[in-house]
Amino acid sequence: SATPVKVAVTGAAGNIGYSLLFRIAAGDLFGPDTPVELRLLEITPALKALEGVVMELDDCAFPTLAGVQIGDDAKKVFDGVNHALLVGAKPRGPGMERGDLLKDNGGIFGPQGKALNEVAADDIKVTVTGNPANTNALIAMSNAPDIPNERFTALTRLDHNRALAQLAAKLGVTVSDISQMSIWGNHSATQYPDLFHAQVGGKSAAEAVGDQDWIENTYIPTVAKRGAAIIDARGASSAASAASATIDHARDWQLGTGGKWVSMSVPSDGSYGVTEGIISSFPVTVADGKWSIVQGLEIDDFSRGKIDASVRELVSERDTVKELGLI
Ligand code: NAX
Repeated sequence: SATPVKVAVTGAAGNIGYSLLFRIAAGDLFGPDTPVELRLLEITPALKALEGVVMELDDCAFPTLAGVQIGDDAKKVFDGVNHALLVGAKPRGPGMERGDLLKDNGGIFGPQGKALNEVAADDIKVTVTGNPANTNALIAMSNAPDIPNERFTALTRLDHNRALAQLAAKLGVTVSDISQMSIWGNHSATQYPDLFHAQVGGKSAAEAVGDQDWIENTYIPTVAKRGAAIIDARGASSAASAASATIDHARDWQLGTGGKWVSMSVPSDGSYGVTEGIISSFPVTVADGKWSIVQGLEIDDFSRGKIDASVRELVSERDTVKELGLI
């Protein structure tokens, strides 16, 4: 039988973990013929709760689940892993400054980057879901000098999926009728969901919508603030949808997109004037386990302004973590 793929998940006892682990164990990442071994990292006080989750994983008797290990030592948990899904992060507390948030997360993603650098498999691919995801990925990447930079990515697939769902609802089509969707910039309120390159029924989505005011004042804010709307409604933050998007991201990265565009936050090579080295969202395609930024797109003045604003935010986060000595 096939060698199991080793998948690490951090923050495994958290809300997203409670959905994500079962999807991975059920074979949703690599299909029903690829066994997976789960490596679950938590902080010490959460290990008991995590043991309970592992009992439930056992009780599902998933044929694709080849094994589960848990622990609070990144160097042990990450040993030989092929995929690392970094979900656990320090949430922003009431009245907390952004600098403090970045500092606390640096204390998590710096050491995790170092541990991956030392012990992960040669083909390691890292997906950061924990917020602030883009800059956390930058911190991990900067602490893992022996792992190629392109193996560090952050999740903007949830934003991408939200952008698809909101557009489909507006136009009365299904998400499968939409292609070439993209999210640019940061996974934050400044993100830019781009309807000018998205295609529906042979024309651009912006043209199909035919209402610039709706795009600017309803669509973009609705997609960007969807996380807050979920918290208002549910009294808890997005978990199942965030887990699903994390699966979509890691699966497409491993198995490819067959020419389809998806959104991934990846280290910028300077494409489209996005500052080189920051981890920013772009439209990408994936083939043979490698993502490529879609090239040659025309960016109009409206899109330019939106992309630049989000990139400015990422550059300022990078400058802060640099000043803090985290990268
Ligand atoms: P929870 O607070 O439920 O779970 C986080 C877990 O991480 C906790 O169990 C905690 O013990 C653990 N943890 C903390 N520090 C750790 C460390 N150093 N090593 C290992 N584990 C550690 O949060 P949850 O709702 O699961 O969300 C997790 C992260 O995803 C948050 O940062 C959240 O903001 C972020 N999100 C990112 C999204 C995205 O699209 N990129 C969307 C959903 C979500 O908001």
